[in-house]
Amino acid sequence: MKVEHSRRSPSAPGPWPTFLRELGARRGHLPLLLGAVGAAALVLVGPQVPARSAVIASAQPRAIRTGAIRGRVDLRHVVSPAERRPNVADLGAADERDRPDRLRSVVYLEAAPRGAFDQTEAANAVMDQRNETFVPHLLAVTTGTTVAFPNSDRIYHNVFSLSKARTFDLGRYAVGRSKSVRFDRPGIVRVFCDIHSHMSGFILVFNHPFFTITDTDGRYRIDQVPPGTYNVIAWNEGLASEPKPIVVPDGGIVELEFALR
Ligand SMILES: [Cu+2]
Repeated sequence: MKVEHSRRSPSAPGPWPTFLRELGARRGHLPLLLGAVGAAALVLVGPQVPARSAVIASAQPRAIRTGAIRGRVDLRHVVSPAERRPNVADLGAADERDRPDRLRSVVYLEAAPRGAFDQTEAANAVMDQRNETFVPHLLAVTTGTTVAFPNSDRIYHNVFSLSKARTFDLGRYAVGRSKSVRFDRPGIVRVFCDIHSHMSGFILVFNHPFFTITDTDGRYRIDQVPPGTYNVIAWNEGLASEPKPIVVPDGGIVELEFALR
């Protein structure tokens, strides 16, 4: 998977932040701006000057509406459950336990629209350890997200990753305890348990919010996409599609299907 590593320059924000900043500045200097700046300031203070604002608003460019991308990821390959060592404690259905999760894919924009990710709010997610399985098997998060790894089993686990985007080793800890890892770099993080070789999970870290995880039938929808031209990628269990170019029109919905072999 290619995830954009480039950070936006603070001096080159996208259309949204610039617009909002300008509105804020004008609001603060309203009396001086009523004549000089005119239209934008009057639209902003509409409730105080209702008679004029409606007329002026029609002279303003229409607000840009976001669109959506939706469709389905068709998995042509056989999604096999993780191989497990024989274990007398297993009750038969063990091999199937994280199979549904492996049918889920991630669909994401290869690069985000400029100015799309200004806020760096701390986010949190959880990858549980339950029945010798990571639950969920697949997480997709934005950079800055802290993921907790609670142990819900009565046995010890030892969660670790050697991935470039984030290397860590949480050591062994018992049921009821949890340790957390913060993910600050975009990329793919493969998660394992040092004690149970059949345990594995994926955490995909993005530096923008334009991604989603499909349902187990492969269906997805990415909302709030500003109009523009993008490359979209589908990813499943380490396999990424070719980037598909699409144009999201103002306020429109684009259908986009993927087939992963
Ligand atoms: Cu384990």
